[in-house]
Amino acid sequence: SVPPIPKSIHDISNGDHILGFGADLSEDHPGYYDNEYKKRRSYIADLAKIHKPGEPIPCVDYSAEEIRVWGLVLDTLVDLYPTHACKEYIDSYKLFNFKPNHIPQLQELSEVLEQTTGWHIRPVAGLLHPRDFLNGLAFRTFHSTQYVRHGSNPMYTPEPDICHEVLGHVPMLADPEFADLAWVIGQASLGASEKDIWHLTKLYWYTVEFGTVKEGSEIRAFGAGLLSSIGELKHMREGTDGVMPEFVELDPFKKMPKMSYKDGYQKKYFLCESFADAAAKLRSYSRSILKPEVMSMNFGGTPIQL
Ligand code: H2B
Ligand code: FE
Repeated sequence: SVPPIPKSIHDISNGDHILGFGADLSEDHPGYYDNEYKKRRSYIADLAKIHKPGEPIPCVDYSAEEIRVWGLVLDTLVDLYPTHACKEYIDSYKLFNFKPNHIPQLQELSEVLEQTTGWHIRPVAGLLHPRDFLNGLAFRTFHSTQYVRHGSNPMYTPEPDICHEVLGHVPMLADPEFADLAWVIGQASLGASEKDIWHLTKLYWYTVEFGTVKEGSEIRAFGAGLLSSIGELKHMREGTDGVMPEFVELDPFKKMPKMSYKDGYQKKYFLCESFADAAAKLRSYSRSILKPEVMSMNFGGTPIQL
């Protein structure tokens, strides 16, 4: 049963299909025994539920503890970006002027994206259902959580949090060729069958979350799961316990490896020649599943580009 195809971002709910942790979290969440944390996370998550597209995103008055966690994450990562991040990330990063003593507000970030690639950020209460999340990309909208991970282990989070969204995803979305790649995945997801949504989820996972790209003789990271994790960045380059990860070419028509949100570091990374090349490959896959109704759709003034 495929739900009706959304015609605009207003047809996509950012609160009806949250898959991740509810307000009570669960035992494998580091905040499970911390009632203050749970209350705070719920308060911030609830702000997202009342937000309507086009309205300014509510500002969060982050606490000293939340800023401490953000600052720690930022400080450990900035040292690795010059050697591990792709050049597009390094370039776009400069647009945002991230500082350890200030957690950026989603509204400020959305404004920068609107001016560079025309993308928007929309706040969301947690891990969104893949269909809704991918459909959002078709309307150049990135659903982002706004709360901060638990402070007991700043280098780990079992769910997306603002550190992951902002340091992993946001700078990449300011790059036109990367933004195009994400847009193609989004378009293909409109009206897609459950089976195709699952395949697109994996394609998203192995590119937008864990993608790597060739730069001369080097391999650089562009996936957000890499760019927001010091451990994953080092693992990608140096391996773990003497075992190096594998790098394979992206072929969207092939069966993608199993993925899990919890399995630790990736064993296999997909290596792209460039974003333009990866986008072209994804577009050719997208064409093979795209619904005729979607072909004639207009995405905020831009018809589909296939
Ligand atoms: N929801 C939120 N809030 N952030 C994400 O990064 C995210 C999501 N990623 N839902 C999606 C799912 C991704 O893992 C794929 C499409 O399932
Ligand atoms: Fe992510």
